[in-house]
Amino acid sequence: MTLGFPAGFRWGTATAAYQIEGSTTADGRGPSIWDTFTARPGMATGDPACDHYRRYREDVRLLSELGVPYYRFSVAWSRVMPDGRTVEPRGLAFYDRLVDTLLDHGITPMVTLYHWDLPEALQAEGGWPNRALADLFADYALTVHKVLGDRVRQWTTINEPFCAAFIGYGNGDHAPGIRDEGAALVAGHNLLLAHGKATQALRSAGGEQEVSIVLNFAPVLTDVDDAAHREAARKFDFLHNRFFLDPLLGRGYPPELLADLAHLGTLEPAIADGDLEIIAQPLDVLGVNYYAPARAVPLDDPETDSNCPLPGLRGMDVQPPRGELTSLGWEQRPECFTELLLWLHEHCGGLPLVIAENGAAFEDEVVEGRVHDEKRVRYFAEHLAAVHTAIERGADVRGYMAWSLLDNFEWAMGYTQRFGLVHVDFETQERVLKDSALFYADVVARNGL
Ligand code: GCO
Repeated sequence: MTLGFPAGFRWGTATAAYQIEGSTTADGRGPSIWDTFTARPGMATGDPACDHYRRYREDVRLLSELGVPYYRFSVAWSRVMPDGRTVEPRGLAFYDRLVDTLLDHGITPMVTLYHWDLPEALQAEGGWPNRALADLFADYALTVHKVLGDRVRQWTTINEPFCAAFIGYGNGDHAPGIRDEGAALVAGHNLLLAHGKATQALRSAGGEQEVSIVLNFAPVLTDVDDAAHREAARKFDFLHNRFFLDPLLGRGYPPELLADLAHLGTLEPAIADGDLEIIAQPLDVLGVNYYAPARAVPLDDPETDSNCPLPGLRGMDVQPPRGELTSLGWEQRPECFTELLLWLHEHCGGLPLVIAENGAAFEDEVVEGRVHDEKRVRYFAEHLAAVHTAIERGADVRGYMAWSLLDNFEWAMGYTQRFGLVHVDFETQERVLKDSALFYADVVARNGL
């Protein structure tokens, strides 16, 4: 073995409720915004996905066979509280069974409380631009903790508030499909507030839990080292990588970012006295999702239409990806992963980091019962080596969760993008371990590569 990871390094895989569970109307589950969003003509829905709600024992057995000791999954708010407020015991019972099954197989559960699937009933009350949802989210967190808190120690409040707010309410490519830049910023703030209130609630419940939030980061590349390109990169970087991080660290929103967004006039009025203190609850760990970098360029005419998917930025645009791409069209830049982790280590003052998601979609084919996914094996090898380099250079990275255990529902892309270590035939629900699953199992067994 050439690259050994620290003793006790947490090796795991990650999934999300709406992407794998199916059974979207079983046992009292209420509709989420993704059920509503995908009910439109021509869209694939989260049913049956991987039929995990019924096949979870089989999937846990797969995890056990792979010898992967951690499993990050999310709880569907609308399964546990169909209207966002009223408890559905059958929904809680599913996650109770899932946690017991994981523990019976010696697998440590890591629970994400929110992975984008807001109860539709709460969207009907305005959704995340309505700050009242922050208190409802804290109540939901406590409800889940009451049932699972005796066995679950690792809690993540929210996965990628960036996507939930900026893609869901800004450019509308994700549920609930709203295109309102000003509302997207307010939704982002309220998601941070929800995180803070839920963190306070989880900590008030007592126990040894470790609380985190998961943020997705995209290091920003530019072609030219001049003032205009540096400013374009700064705008993208501050909105994508610091809008959420800096308030969580107790630094509030960066003044440059407030200035970039002032023309929308919605963010600062949404910040009530005391909000920033609530948001800045100490984190035990920061969850980090990394897939690929972004590329930014300046626009000469600030009023020129931009393809930039982020709300409120003017005078800059994003550039197409380069080099060998994944099937989702993302660049493969492990070196950017190392730099990101080192920057986070410095920017977050040594706060422990856990890679909550990293992985790649490629075309896969089952041939004689096998999936020889060499490209995905190479992606994992290169990106794990990048994590190792960051650790060697001082980053305090505690774990790595491969995205994803199973091929699953890739949001607005439906079932067209396969990220799984395990191939899923969505017609037959047959699972087949890919070569990347065997590669990853070997890395875990050796704690290195
Ligand atoms: C995300 C989400 C996952 C995606 C994965 C691939 O980070 O976007 O957490 O649900 O499926 O990242 O896009």
